[in-house]
Amino acid sequence: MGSFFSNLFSSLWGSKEIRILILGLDGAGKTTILYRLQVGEIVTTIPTIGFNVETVTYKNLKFQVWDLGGQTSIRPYWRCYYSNTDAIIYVVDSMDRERIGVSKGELVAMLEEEELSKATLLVFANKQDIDGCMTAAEVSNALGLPALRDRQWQIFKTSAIKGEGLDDAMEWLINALKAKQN
Ligand code: G3D
Ligand code: MG
Repeated sequence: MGSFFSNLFSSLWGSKEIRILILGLDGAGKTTILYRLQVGEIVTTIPTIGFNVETVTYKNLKFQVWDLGGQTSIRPYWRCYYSNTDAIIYVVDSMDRERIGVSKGELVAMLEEEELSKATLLVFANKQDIDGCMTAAEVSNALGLPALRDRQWQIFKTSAIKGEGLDDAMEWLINALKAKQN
């Protein structure tokens, strides 16, 4: 694991498993982010037809990634992965204005899941390196984040390709998770 992140996460090492889902539409940058975090070896499993789950485990920290959008028929299978989720990192392609509505719909559907009701939400307005992309404020409004109630959330602008914004975002998340542990 990159030393920056292992230092960050070190405050969370305890006996309890920390589970973080990284979600968003295909092409948003989730896999790139997972590699950027340099947590460890990424294991891809195909639990059932239709979706791949990428998993990285480091100590008691577990990240799981899959693509939302497309077939709603497989949605029930996702539930196997929800239990005890501490945080959702929701990744948006800030250049993809066409599908921001679809992305919102997927996010809203996830947040309605009972098992995710206590999960902290961290949104990445990704691909900020591309000229003309939506700002973080535009992404936030398009996703309806300001209307969220009873949810700890924050949005950060990121460029997974350049590795920008990820440190600040993860630092916020660790602090949010620590605060919840206490
Ligand atoms: P996903 O796992 O959410 O489906 P990926 O998305 O991580 O596979 O990324 C999809 C494409 O977007 C990749 O390009 C990747 O390099 C690119 N990408 C990811 N993050 C950024 C970013 O911050 N800025 C830019 N400009 N591109 C990004 P390819 O060409 O490999 O399909
Ligand atoms: Mg991917």
